[in-house]
Amino acid sequence: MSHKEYQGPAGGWGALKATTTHLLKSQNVAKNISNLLRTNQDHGFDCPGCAWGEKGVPGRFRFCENGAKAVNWEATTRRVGEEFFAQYPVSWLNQQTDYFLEFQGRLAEPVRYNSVTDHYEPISWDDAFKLIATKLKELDSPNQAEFYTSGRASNEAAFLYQLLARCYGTNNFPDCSNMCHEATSVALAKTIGIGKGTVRIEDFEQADAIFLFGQNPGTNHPRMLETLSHATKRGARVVAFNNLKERGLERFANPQHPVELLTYSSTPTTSDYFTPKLGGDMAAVRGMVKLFNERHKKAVAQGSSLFDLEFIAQQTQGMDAYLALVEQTSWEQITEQSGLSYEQIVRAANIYQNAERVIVTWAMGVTQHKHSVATIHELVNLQLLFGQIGKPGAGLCPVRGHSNVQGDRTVGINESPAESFLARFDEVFDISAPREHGHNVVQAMQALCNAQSKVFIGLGGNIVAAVPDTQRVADAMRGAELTVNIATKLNRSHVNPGKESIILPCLGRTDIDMQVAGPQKVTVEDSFSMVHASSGRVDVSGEQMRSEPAIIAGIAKALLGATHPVDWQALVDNYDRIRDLIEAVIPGFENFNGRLDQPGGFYLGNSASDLNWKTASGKALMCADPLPEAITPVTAIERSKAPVFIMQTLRSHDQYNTTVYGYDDRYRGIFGERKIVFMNPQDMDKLNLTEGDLIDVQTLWTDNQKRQITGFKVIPYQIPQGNLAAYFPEANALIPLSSYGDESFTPTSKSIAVLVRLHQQDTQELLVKS
Ligand SMILES: Nc1nc2c(c(=O)[nH]1)N[C@H]1C(S)=C(S)[C@@H](COP(=O)(O)OP(=O)(O)OC[C@H]3O[C@@H](n4cnc5c(=O)[nH]c(N)nc54)[C@H](O)[C@@H]3O)O[C@H]1N2
Ligand SMILES: Nc1nc2c(c(=O)[nH]1)N[C@H]1C(S)=C(S)[C@@H](COP(=O)(O)OP(=O)(O)OC[C@H]3O[C@@H](n4cnc5c(=O)[nH]c(N)nc54)[C@H](O)[C@@H]3O)O[C@H]1N2
Ligand SMILES: [Mo]
Repeated sequence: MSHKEYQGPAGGWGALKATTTHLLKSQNVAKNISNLLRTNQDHGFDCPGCAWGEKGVPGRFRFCENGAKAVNWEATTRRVGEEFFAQYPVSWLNQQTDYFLEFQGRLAEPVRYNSVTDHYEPISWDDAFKLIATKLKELDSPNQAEFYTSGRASNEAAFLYQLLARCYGTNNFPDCSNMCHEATSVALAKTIGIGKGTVRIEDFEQADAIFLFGQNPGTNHPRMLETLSHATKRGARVVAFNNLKERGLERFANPQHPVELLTYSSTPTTSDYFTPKLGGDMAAVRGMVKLFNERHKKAVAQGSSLFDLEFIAQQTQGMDAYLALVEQTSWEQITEQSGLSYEQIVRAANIYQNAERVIVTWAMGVTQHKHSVATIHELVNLQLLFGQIGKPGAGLCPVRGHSNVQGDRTVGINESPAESFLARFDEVFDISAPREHGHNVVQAMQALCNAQSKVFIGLGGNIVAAVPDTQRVADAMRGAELTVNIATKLNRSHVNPGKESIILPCLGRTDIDMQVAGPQKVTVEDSFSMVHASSGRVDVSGEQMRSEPAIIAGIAKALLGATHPVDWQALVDNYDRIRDLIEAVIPGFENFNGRLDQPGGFYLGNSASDLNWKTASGKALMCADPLPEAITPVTAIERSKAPVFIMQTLRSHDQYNTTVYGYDDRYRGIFGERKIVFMNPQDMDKLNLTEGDLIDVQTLWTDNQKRQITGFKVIPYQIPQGNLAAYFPEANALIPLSSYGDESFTPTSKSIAVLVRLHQQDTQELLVKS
């Protein structure tokens, strides 16, 4: 229960020690070590940790501390089955922590909720499938069912899942990426004609500067630290824009590099570090472009140019309108909103300008704001002005989260599918796929809250804990006619059951998936559009869990009947056949099965990096978006007499999204707790708070609903004044479901206007001002 500043570099001995602790906790040590040894190797195993890619170097032992945690957490020998559920009523389980629920072990058998006894009870696989089919058939319309996907699902599972839902008749595909990189997909599709990053891992070896926006790789993409420290070692500039001082972005010691460990030296991961205000990145980039524009005009007057005019003329449109808007944007607004000084923006701009090749990366610090799409447009504009797309060592790199979130989208998990995709679908399957666009996460949760939707099916994930307005969504789930969760571990969503509720235990990435044709591999796509195979190592034969494809096919057979044109069982018997269908429907997968034998997998290609712009005009588009008027909702400030803070929610080092592995956040110096709020020391002085004081935080929003978290400990931290940070999912209760990004519908998890008070025992007094 303490906070002390972490002195070591990221990675290093600390990471090795933590890896060992997690190995021991999982009670499956020998197997896990052999798993780790094969993690991310060619023809091997895709780490379920994150979507960072690897260069295929055969024989190299590659893993990271947090990948090790993910593998071990899944490969435990502990089981949650009939006895466990007989022992604990569901309402009791719902009072336990997220850590407690998942720590109990792997879900072992299908169970059905009995609302009379308040216990889950065993049900046979066939009866479970029949019950689901019956409930789905009872609905007035297939659009009353929500088919949620979490990004760990393989291409094969995701493809079958969307086939099932489309054959049934809906495009309701709420997806974890709606809460994650949706703004990226929207902004990139509009500007460069493809919703994916343009760089490959090799590009990082050639970049002269790498600009990182709103990302904490030390915790969330640890293998990226190695890439970054290689870059700084060879003299590239790595520039971080992060609301917090993150240790992993400052220094890194590679736990797989013996010399660095022995001498305890470490490489800087970044050469320059800026801490903008929450939501201030767009203004910061606007400032850089404003400087460049002034310099460019001077250069033109002298007969040269700063911008890449040839690239701009041949490849882009929209520059004039954009630069006119840049000129209109005042320095006052830029510095106020970014929280950076003019001098800092000059420094960042000079690094950019002096680099021949620049990569821009970003993650949740950019995508989870109201103006995220506009912010990404701004990043694209910056790169386009200098021709920094489509050449080696340069480009755009959204760093994805879940290990296959990008692949799931590629294979059809999309609530607003293109007509060309659906037409292909109809032709291949001899069906007629629904045309009406479906629900994203926010729309799906709203529909459940309003009882317009009645069935929720989750292919992985933990929707109740991952979305905003936790309690409201939990209540909505309880009101649903049926909730079905296909999962590996018990979580918050399972202990908020619908009137009928079923948990179906599935195999994970680490398990051997044995089918009629033998052990099966699955495929995933990483952040660099590389598709590769993965197969598990842990023998779970004799147990009741089934693979995700087998479970989806089980539901499909019960729902769609024996005469359906798709032979579901044949697909499950041999996943090569699922891949043949993916090849038939989705461009880029030619000779899918054949190409999986290539070391490191195969590249799906990226039209934008080939300077092929699949936009309406056939050119890359520079959008001219004004800066947001204010980051804090104006109504909130006007109503409040107390100081208004903007809060972000983020991940600790010991968690994977809603999965809490432990209570430490080593690099931020937090040990043994999660109910904390990071605050600037000067703000603490102003509010008369000292470290460790307990506070209550409440949301300011337009609907006057009470949203609060209570009894959180204040921790002084290097964060701009007026900003706060707390952990997800503990702080999700503060985020209104109706607060989401323009065009992206992504909950504003990095931007919530809040008030802070000393903790009051009598929480009744904490009413929202009206
Ligand atoms: N170990 C582990 N790995 C993971 C995950 C995990 O939970 N645990 N989750 C996976 C998933 S699904 C995802 S999406 C990724 C998430 O990876 P990240 O995006 O790194 O995740 P967050 O913890 O949300 O961190 C956001 C970072 O952005 C900064 N930030 C917040 N707001 C702003 C802002 O307005 N401007 C700037 N410049 N910075 C800001 C925060 O200080 C923080 O460092 O990681 C993936 N990998
Ligand atoms: N406040 C706030 N909220 C956020 C975020 C934030 O930064 N702040 N981040 C958002 C982001 S980026 C994301 S991606 C979402 C994540 O939302 P989700 O993807 O829904 O959540 P996870 O925590 O990744 O899901 C964990 C559960 O998945 C199940 N699981 C694990 N492995 C498997 C598997 O192989 N198969 C199956 N079927 N199930 C499996 C386990 O039962 C586990 O309990 O949360 C979002 N919510
Ligand atoms: Mo994510």
